[in-house]
Amino acid sequence: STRGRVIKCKAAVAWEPRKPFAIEVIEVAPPKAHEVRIKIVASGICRTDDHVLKNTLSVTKFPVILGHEGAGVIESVGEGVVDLKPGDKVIPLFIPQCGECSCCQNPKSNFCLKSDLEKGTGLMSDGTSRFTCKGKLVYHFISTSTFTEYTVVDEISVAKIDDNAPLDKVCLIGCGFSTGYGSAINTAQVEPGSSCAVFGLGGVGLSVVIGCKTAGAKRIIGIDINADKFAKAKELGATECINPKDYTKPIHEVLKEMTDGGVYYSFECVGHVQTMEAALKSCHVGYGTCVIVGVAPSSSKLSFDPMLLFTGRTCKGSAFGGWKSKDSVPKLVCDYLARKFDLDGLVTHTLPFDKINEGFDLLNKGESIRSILMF
Ligand code: COD
Ligand code: ZN
Ligand code: ZN
Repeated sequence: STRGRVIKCKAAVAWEPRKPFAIEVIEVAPPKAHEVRIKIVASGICRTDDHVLKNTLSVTKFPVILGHEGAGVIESVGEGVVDLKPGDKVIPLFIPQCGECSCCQNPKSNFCLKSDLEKGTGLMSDGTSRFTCKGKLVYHFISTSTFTEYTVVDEISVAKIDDNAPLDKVCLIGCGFSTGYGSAINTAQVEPGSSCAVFGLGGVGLSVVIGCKTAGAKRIIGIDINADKFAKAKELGATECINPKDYTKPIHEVLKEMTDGGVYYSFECVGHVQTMEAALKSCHVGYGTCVIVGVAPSSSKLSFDPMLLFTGRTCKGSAFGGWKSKDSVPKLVCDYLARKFDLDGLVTHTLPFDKINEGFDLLNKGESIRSILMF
């Protein structure tokens, strides 16, 4: 057995920003106390990985192993780990749930102060890395790092899931699906009969569409500058789709005309300040709510007329769809197995892990929704 020993395996290492991944042999140290080592089986490619690679979200140190939308099987556990054992199917969690911090103890929050999302240390909670390559330390990414055959995560950053779960599908519950679906269900709490506008129809925006439909929204308007995204959006529940490039007037004005003054709920799933402002302006005066799901490039600032809020609009943010991660991920997997929602429609490509650079090319050409890398 490999328990207690260093594992040599393949990983996609990002040595520096804006360069393709290099498939390297790395060393993965055994898990320390309250950590687990996971054999990754499948990992989705999310736009956030690409933002980090391009250094537009400057939260990461290089060299790094990216990937945060994975699923796998526990290889071994460190001392003191009681709720997980070798052979368990798991999903790594990019927002942990320590259960003890003020966010974890607040039923209204799904954040955790142990998260590395804001700090970006690129290390385990004890301040060290489990990865080395060619004698150099390699950083972790938001307590997950799934673009590797083996990874190590803290026990608060992993959820045990049902033994029957197909890992090549439920990996999407690790980020894109849960982020979008939860933004509609938990953060906005979309009501039956309401109208919704979804800006950006990638994996996250389409998952918002699924959530709005599940919640019983009457109108779900998809907005994207790439009209190739419309067919899939309609298949998943969008009632109409519009392309800002087809109009001379600002898109929020088009939406206001279409909806008698604005939508109940708008969602920003692009990650640009311009679309964030447009999403807020698309909300109906007096009761509209705008949910910001995307993260804009570091150092950019949102600016809008505060009258928009004074007159009764709400603007909220949502990370991981408001789900308390360790509690909710196993339930979402059960809901998927019970066919309460479909993930298959989000998967456009399946590739062997070493074709990871092709997967990123597909994303950048706008051709894929989700590419799943298989290990
Ligand atoms: N107006 C409308 N649509 C646009 C515009 C625009 N001006 N510009 C681009 N788009 C469309 C694109 O054509 C594309 O279809 C879509 O927006 C974006 O989709 P993807 O496939 O690139 O991205 P997703 O769905 O994988 O991710 C979107 C996020 C907004 C989540 C991502 O970009 C982001 O901001 N991530 C940071 C948030 C975060 O850290 N989350 C936690 C881990 S993901
Ligand atoms: Zn993601
Ligand atoms: Zn916590």
